[in-house]
Amino acid sequence: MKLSALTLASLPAAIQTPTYDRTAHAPGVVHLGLGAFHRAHQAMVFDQLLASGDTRWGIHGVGMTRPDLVNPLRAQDGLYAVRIADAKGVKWQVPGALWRTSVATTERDAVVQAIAAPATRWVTLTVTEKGYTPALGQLLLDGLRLRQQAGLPGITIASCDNLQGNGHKLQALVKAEIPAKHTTPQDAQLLVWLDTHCAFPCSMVDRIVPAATAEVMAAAQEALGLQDACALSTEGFWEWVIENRFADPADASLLQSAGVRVTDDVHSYEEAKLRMLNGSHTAMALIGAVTARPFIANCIGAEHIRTFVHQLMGREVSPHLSRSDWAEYRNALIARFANPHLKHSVHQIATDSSQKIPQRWPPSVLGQIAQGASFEHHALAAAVFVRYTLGVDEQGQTYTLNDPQAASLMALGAAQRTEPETCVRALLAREDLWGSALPQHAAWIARVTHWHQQVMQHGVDKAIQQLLAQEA
Ligand code: CS2
Repeated sequence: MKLSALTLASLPAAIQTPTYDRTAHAPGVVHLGLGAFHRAHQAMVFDQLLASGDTRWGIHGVGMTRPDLVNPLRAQDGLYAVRIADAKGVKWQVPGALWRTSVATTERDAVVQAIAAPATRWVTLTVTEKGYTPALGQLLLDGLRLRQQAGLPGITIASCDNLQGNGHKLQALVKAEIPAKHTTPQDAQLLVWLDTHCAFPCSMVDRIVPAATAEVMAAAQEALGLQDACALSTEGFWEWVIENRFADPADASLLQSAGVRVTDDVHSYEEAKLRMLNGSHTAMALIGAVTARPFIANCIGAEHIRTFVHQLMGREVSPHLSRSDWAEYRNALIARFANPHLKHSVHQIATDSSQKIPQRWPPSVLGQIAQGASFEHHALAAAVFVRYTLGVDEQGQTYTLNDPQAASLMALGAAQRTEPETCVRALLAREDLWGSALPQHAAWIARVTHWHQQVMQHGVDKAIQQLLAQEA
């Protein structure tokens, strides 16, 4: 038997399930990007709001490209179990906020209509870094235009991706679809309506949610006594910090009541999260991929890697953060990375590295350069990234680069065994990864070249140990 609306009542009493009516109301939220993260993070916040009796937070969930992700959820009436596990214990919960689903590529009109539906008050997005395309701007604009033409209220459109200033980026993307020249009077009105009636808050979301695995599904079967093809595993910790900018200002206190932090200063949370958590994640993911350590917990479990990550955050990232409680933040992150319940695959995090590195590493390196301080940890991480483009680990196992830039990265890195310096230079010259300043910086290039040499000659582990000895 499968988890579904029909079987929900048969779950063991210890499992928290939705007790509110999931069919009586139209969804108030359209969410784009129906991956594991959203389902174990925001969908659980909305579940809390629904459980408190506010019926406006049901979700119309949109898979951007993959019917194979959406179909199993449909077959379970949008229900799935989440295992929440860390040092405090293990519990299972079935959130009930996902009421409807669509796939953007095959059901575009349904998505546009959902954005334009009278009950819709929010659009939230987790479409990943590479999802911020003109096509996304056009999809949102089509829905918003229908709302405006129908005389409906404006809505809050909240980007929740790991991009600095994500709300500003999204707003610019949507507006870019309105031609700047030869604007019709209707377009001009739409622009004014977007500015005065819609809100594009910036936000920082945080919870470690690995892609689902067979192991989690088996554990779900055991805990639920039912089959759940959509089960997820996550940690107890979650954080959602959002800019106080809403189409309906009353949403601020509502979200706060569910544990969301509403503030005028999202920036300091965003930058700390991107450079500390995500920056360390990318470094560990590449180290793990090259040294054949499958999970983040294996990386942080190796003492030299843990010290490396601790120092990367403490010495090279934290000096440039506006968040002052960085030491506690760092220590909490190390503990979260070590969570043995989270089988967080290094290859999953290494996915799309070309899109992630720009937010995660260069700001810290540039900060160190500006202060005349050392950037050795980041230089070594960059060297490991170069080594990663070879597509084979130190045990001789090949792996695929899952990245929109995979072909060009592998082409540039291919000859690094025979012409290491040329390859390092070519990869460090890419402004799409490093920005415009770093590719010009001779000392940066020299240090990455140095660490790349060590990595190629002695392997990643030895190179890290050497760095620790040097920086002691
Ligand atoms: C990870 C993030 O895959 C990745 O790039 O760094 O998904 C990370 O787990 C989340 O941002 C944590 O909030």
